[in-house]
Amino acid sequence: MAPDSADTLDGLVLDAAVIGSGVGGLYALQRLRDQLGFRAEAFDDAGGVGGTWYWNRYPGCRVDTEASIYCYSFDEALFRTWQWSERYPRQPEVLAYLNAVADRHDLKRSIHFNTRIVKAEWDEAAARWWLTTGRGERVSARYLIEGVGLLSSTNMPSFPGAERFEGQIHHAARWPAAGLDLAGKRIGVIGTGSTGIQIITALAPQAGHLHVFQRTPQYVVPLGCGPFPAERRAQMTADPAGYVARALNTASVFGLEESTTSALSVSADTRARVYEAAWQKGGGFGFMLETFGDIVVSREANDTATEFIRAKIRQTVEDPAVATRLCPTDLYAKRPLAVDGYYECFNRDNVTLVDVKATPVVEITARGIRTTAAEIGLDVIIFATGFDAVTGNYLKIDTVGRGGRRLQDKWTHGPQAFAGMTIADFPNLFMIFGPFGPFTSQPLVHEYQINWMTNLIVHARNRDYRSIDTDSAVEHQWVERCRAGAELTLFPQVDSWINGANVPGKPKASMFFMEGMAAYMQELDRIVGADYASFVFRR
Ligand code: NA7
Repeated sequence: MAPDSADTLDGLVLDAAVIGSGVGGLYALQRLRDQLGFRAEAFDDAGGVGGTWYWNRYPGCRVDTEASIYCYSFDEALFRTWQWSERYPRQPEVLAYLNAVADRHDLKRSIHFNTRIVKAEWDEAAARWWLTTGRGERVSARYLIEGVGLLSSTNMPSFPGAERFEGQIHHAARWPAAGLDLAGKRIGVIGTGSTGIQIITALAPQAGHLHVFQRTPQYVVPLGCGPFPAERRAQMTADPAGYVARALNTASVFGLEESTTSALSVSADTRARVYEAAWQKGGGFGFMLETFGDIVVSREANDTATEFIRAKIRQTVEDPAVATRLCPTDLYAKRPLAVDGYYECFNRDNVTLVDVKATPVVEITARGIRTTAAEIGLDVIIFATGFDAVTGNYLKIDTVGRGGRRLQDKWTHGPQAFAGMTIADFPNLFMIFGPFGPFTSQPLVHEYQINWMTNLIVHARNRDYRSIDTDSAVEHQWVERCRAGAELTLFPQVDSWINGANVPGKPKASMFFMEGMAAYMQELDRIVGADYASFVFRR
């Protein structure tokens, strides 16, 4: 039973408050409440657990990381026995899994659903956070753990005239829980990132007509969907701890054999064979990470991958003019995209590609979308336009730290934080996958971060420290290290959510530790070994 939301939360006093009940928030709650004995409760705007998997119910939504990595490991019995049906499960299966975890650990009784935290203020005298809910209730907690989502604050571009539209408009990440009947409808999808390409491939066979509004073409490789592999199940069952440790001790934590071979060190024939094998196998991130080790750091190596994918697009798409518009010209250095059968969609009579760079959207009309070339009649417009990533949801909470310092002010020119987890002058506040954390898949890394931050909390509790703050010099060095590390890769050279370039007006800045998870863990182990000297403790 969830706490009764009719009761006021006013005056609730906690050891730890967790914001969010997605993949990160659920484990943070379990760890704090059940493993460490804190009085911990969680708050979520949503009506149920799941975070991103609660909100993203759009057609075609599935996880494009293999399920063996996209799951928890803390509950070893569950890790060994959970029966994933597919290698890349669909959204309902991921959401069912997260509900099963919450039920198995009786977490829902400690989660306040339909409760948004709008303000967090640090009380220096009491060494506690005061949280204000959207209903105006005030709750206090010594520790605040924010699992608010890396990709969760929606980016909804405003096109003039949207209010006149007589059909329906939906953002993919706020999909109606009851679903939508889209069969036979005239549908417009704006955006061709990982969300857009999943929606397009799912809706193309059922739409009356599908218009794809593409601004920047992207490199899409096959995912290779299919049943969950028996040999993977055997590996997970035989040695769960070893399986997880091996996955964590890589750069990207995708459960892949990351290549260390340079694309330029082999012959053109060998390269073609390696790329072809990866294409045939599918496996999404594998095309970027398992083929060659320098695709994301060397422009020349990157060119070899992009030429291969462009050739595939031209072979697949029958109309050469459409193929040309689908061919990206920039580097392959965004979050890699993978879905089965994407380019094939554009051979269908009921799918039209609209290049909104060539013919920009002018307005939304009562009947559809008018570009500079034509008015396109639509029944439904789907925004697959992404998220105010990494920082968006933190900044939506009016957070006031030590000495009245506001997070919005501290991050005006881009975020500053330590290891994706803490922020100087915001004591006892911990982020799960916040800015300058590792650039990896998430669930196993969530667990790692939550274990690390809660060990730090226990360290403070055992010594009667009431507050933990990050040394601002250490934070500064970390941010600089992340910036320098990102510059060694090609990611800063391409605009995307990875560097904040997808949201108009957002400061463009690298927001990740790009040296890989193994290096990240090494650094954090060093800090533990040095008795957490990077932190300032107060009694
Ligand atoms: P992304 O990857 O940020 O993609 C958003 C898409 O929307 C992308 O194609 C954008 O084009 C397009 N976009 C954004 N604004 C506009 C406007 N104003 N007009 C036309 N097109 C626009 O978001 P996703 O939801 O697909 O994926 C985000 C992450 O969520 C993903 O990486 C997963 O990890 C989960 P652009 O390329 O900017 O020209």
